[in-house]
Amino acid sequence: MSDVTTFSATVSATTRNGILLVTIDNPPVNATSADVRLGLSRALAHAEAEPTISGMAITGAGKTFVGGADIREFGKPPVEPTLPDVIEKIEALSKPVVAALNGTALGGGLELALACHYRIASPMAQVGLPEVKLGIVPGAGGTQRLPRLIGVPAAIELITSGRIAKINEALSLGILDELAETDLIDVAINALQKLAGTPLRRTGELAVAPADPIEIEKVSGKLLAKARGQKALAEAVRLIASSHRPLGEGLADERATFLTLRDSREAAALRHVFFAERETSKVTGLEDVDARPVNTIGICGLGLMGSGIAVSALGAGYTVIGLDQTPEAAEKGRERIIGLLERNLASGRQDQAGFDAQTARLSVTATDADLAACDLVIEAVFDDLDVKIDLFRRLDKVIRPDTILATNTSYLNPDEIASATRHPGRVLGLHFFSPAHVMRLLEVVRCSETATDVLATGLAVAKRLRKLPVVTGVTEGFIGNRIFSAYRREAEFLLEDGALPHEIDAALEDYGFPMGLFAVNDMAGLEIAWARRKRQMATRDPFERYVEIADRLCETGRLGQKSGRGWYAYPDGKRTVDPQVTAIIEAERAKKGVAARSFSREEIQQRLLNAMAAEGEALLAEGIAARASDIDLVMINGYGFPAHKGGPMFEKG
Ligand code: T1G
Repeated sequence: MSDVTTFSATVSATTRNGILLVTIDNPPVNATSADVRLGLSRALAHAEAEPTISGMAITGAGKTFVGGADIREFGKPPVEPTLPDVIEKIEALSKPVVAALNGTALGGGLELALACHYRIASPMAQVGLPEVKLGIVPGAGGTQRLPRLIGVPAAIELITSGRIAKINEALSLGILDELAETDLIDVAINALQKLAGTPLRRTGELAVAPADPIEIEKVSGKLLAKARGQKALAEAVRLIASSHRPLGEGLADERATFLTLRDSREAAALRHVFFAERETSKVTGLEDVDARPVNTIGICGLGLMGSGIAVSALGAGYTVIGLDQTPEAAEKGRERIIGLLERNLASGRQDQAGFDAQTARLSVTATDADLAACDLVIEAVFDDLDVKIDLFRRLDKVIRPDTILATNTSYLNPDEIASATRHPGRVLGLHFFSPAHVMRLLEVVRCSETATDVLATGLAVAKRLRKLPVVTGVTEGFIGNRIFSAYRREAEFLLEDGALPHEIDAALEDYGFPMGLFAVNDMAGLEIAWARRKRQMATRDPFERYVEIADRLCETGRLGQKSGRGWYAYPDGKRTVDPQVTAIIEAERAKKGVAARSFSREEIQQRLLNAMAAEGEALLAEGIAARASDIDLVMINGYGFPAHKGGPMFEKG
């Protein structure tokens, strides 16, 4: 092995048996920054010119091969050599180049590997072209080279889903050529010695297997239907479906399309979300705070929410002790949890061994004392203050002083619950979104007494549960429900001012929400909000505008889809505009002497977005939310706000 040759700050190489072994070392994910591209370009020139070099292997330092182009460079002037330039040099080299995938290869990382003449991977490797998740298309040959290896339909599915393919799938599809059962570099060097002097298989020179247009339509049709205005998906399908063109033509089209999309607002919004998701768990003051160890989690209340939390915890490897009021209720809870786990088994998301291990870590009880071994107890009992305080007081007697108590309450004040217990410092809120085993969002509520290591533990548990944690202060509804209430209120003002429910819902769907506000309300049911409004009536500010339309609906038994009528009628279960609702709305307008007017979709969208942003600004001013991007993440991950719009705070600018 020769000494190390340094081609740039992030690219170096050694030579072994005439093979130039190039390593990319650009923490944290070996993104193809300008320095990486420069280093690779120099290494390729050296390999081409040096007669003692017979071939070249490219690998990554650490657990990632290459995590993609450097997203932080987007929006800045391009620096030569561009990634396509480097990739073209790899493919054109007169000597064999092998990609030795030591780990994840995504985006430009996989495109770099696709241009190599042979691809070997370690068992940990996984690949993908997730660019559409950033509002762009692959910009360095992915839409042209991948179909040459795996065919158009498979390439459309992989690129438009943006998903990751693990090693076995990547090998069976033909993205990767060989699994390194032994040392990756040894296998790569052996492969290069066999390839030396043989005709090189240049991916770009392969023909694209003819694809049945019906199959292409089948794969892309339903994806595009869900695109809801996201241009990148349609452009990716177009580029892949036309990859039979000469490579140069396809690459030029792809690059031009990539550059246009990269500079679009949609791409800027999705990059904002990407980085926001990585910021949200960075809490000022917790940098050097250690989380408490958590292995056993108690869950009180095994209804819909509690059983979802249990499934999430079991899936993350925790031991779970479920508590309910009676042995029968506890057993019912256990059956609910097992039922959800069996769905994972049936769908193939979980294998039998995993299922058995999870069920073995689950126990249920009706006896408080059985929670004594818990490191963390999460309550998901009926959302009533007395019930929760009573439970926490009982738990105070049976759990260790350092065991953390978390309340899942949506609307109650966690400070009132905490102050009623023996150790308020160990109490925080963990506000899951239903169904808890599906929804990523988790509001981590920092109560006034919450100890810093308790908050750090809440974040650590959220990460292990693979949730998206957003820290919030204590306010009614925390971040999400407070903003939801604000824009729900604005929507009702719009009703009184002249808009109708289906017009408002259409405006929201046109903007990118999967469903309109009133349609969602009908699905969830109107009675809980009605009960809350009746509770608040005594203390409501009489000078504050209050719209009574929803009360009128509830008073006439229109409680939502389950009751057959709500904001809409549901003949044969089909959501239908109901003239009776229009009449109720018109009567309320007349009572208030409102001269109704019509509203355009844009006006409706702007009024609702302004209401969300105004409430977001208030949450920031009150210190409830730490940063505007956290608010965007809550609305995107908990309330259907379209990610490709960036969130209400991003939209406001
Ligand atoms: N560019 C810049 N920074 C990145 C990055 C990237 N591609 N990927 C991750 N980071 C940062 C991230 O912000 C965080 O920073 C740190 O690395 C760890 O990230 C031409 C144009 C690779 C699976 O979309 O999916 O290639 O918070 O917490 O959990 O066609 O990062 O520490 O300051 O996510 O181990 C396409 C994006 C780009 C992949 C690793 N590639 N990255 O997960 O770490 S566009 C992607 C990921 C492209 C080409 C096009 C994941 C990961 P900080 P992390 P992780």
